[in-house]
Amino acid sequence: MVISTVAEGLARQIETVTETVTGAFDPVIRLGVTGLARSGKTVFITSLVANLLDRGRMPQLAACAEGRIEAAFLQPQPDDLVPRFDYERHLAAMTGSAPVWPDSTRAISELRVSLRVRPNGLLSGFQGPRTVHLDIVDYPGEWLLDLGLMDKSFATWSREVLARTEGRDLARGYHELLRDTDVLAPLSEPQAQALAAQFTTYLQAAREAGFSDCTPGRFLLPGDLAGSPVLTFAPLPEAGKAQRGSLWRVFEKRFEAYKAQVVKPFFRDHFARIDRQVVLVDVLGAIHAGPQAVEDMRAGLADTLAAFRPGRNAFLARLLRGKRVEKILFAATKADHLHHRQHPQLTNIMQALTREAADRAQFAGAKTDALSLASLRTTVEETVVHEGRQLDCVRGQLLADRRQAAFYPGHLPEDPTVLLNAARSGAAKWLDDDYQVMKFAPAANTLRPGSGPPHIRVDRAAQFLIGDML
Ligand SMILES: Nc1nc2c(ncn2[C@@H]2O[C@H](COP(=O)(O)OP(=O)(O)O)[C@@H](O)[C@H]2O)c(=O)[nH]1
Ligand SMILES: [Mg+2]
Repeated sequence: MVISTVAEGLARQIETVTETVTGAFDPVIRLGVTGLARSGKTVFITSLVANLLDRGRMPQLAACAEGRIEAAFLQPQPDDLVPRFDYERHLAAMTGSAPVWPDSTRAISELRVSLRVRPNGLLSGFQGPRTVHLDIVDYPGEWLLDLGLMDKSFATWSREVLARTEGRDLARGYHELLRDTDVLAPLSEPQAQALAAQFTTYLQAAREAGFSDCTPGRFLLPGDLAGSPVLTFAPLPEAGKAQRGSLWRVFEKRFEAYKAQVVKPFFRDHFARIDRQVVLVDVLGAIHAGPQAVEDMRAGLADTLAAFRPGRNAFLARLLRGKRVEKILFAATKADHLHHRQHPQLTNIMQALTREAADRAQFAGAKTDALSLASLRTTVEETVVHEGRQLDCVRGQLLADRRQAAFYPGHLPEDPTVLLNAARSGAAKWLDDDYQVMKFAPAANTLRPGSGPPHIRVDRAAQFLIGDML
C-alpha cells in the first residue's frame, strides 16, 4: 500500500465522513482517459492517482516541484449514476510482494481527486490555498469510434464495412454467411442472432489481431446491453426495395436505435462535458502485430479523433454548442518495454500517427502533445553484448512463467515514416526488423513512504494535462 504522511491520511478520510465538498468557486477539471481495450487506461489512472496522492515521483509536475501542493485526497465524485473507478482494488492488485495486473474493465467509471494548492507568483502572498477538483473519467475508446456512425445511414455504414472487410481472412466467415442470406426475406430472430454473433466474432478477432476499425463499439463491450435487440444487427449488402419486416429493414431500424439510444446518450452525458483528454495507445503492441495493425491503428486514431474536431460532425457540433476540449495528450503506453534510448523513436511514431488528426484538433483550438510513458514501470535497463553487438535491453519478470529475462524488442527506426509508410502501402510484414513484445509482470514493489508506484513520465503527462490549473 501507499504509505502517506499522517496529515494526509487524515485529510483523505474526508471522503468517508462528508458529502462532496465543492466550494462554489473551486475549479473543476474533467479529465477524460480513453484508449482501446488493453491500451492501459486502468493502470494509468491508478498510477496517476497514487502518484498525485503521494508525490515523491512527480518532479515534472511544476506545482509539486515548487512545493505548492499541500494535500491531495479522494472525494465522492459528482455523478451519482456513474460507477466509481475502483482505485483501491486496482492499486492493491498492482503493488505489494506478489503484484498482478488489474482486471480489465468494460465500461465507464469516474473518480474525484482534490488537490489543495497554494497559488504561485504575485498572488501567493495574498491568497490562501485553494482546492482544485480533478474528475477523472475512464471510458472505452471503442465508444468514440461510434461517433462516425451518427451521420451515417445503415446503407452507407454497411457498404463501407463490407468493402473494408472483403479481403480480410478474419471476416471470411461473416461474408460466407451473408452469401446464404436473403436480406429481403422476413426477419427470423435466430437468423438475426446468428448474423450478429458471427459479425461480433469477427469484430473480436479483428480487435485481437490489432485492428481498430471495429464498429459498433458496444458489440465488443456490451455490458448490460448484451443480447438486446439494439445490439442484434450487422452490416448487410444493399438489395433493392426492402419491405417492412424484412431482415434489411429491421436491421436498419436497430442500427438507428443503436445510434439514438446507445451512442447519443454517451456523447451527451459524458463526452460533451470533458475539458481535457488523454488518449492512450498501445503503439508497441500494434507494431508487434505487424504493418496491417499499425495502419489500422492510424486509421482508427484518425476516426477517434474526429470526436475532437466537432465542426466535421453535425451531430456533435449541435451537442457541444461551441464548448471544446482544451488539451489533448496522445500517449504511447508501456514504454518500459523499451530501453530509454528508444523512447524518442516511440514518441516520434506516436506523433506521426496523430499528426493528421492533431493538426485538425489544433485548428479547433485544442492544444495537443504526444509522449511515451509507462504507468507502472516493470523493468530495469540493461545493456547486453550479443554476437559482438551491444543491445539495449530491458529486464523484468515474464508474465507467462515468472522467469527473470533480459529482452530486446527490436530497433525502432529513427524516422517514423519508415514504419508508417510500410504500413500504409499494405505490406504484410516488416522488412528490416522483427518486433517483439514480452508481457512482463508488475515487479514486486515496496513503495517508499511518500511515493507512488514507479512510472515513466506520468508526471510529464500530468503537467501537460492539469499543470496550468494548479
Ligand atoms: N509493462 C507494462 N505493461 C502495462 C502498463 N500499463 C498497462 N500494461 C499492460 O496492459 C494491460 C492492459 O492495461 P489496462 O490498464 O487494464 O488497460 P485498459 O483496458 O485500457 O484499462 C495490463 O494488464 C498490462 O499487461 C505499463 O505501464 N507497463
Ligand atoms: Mg480498464
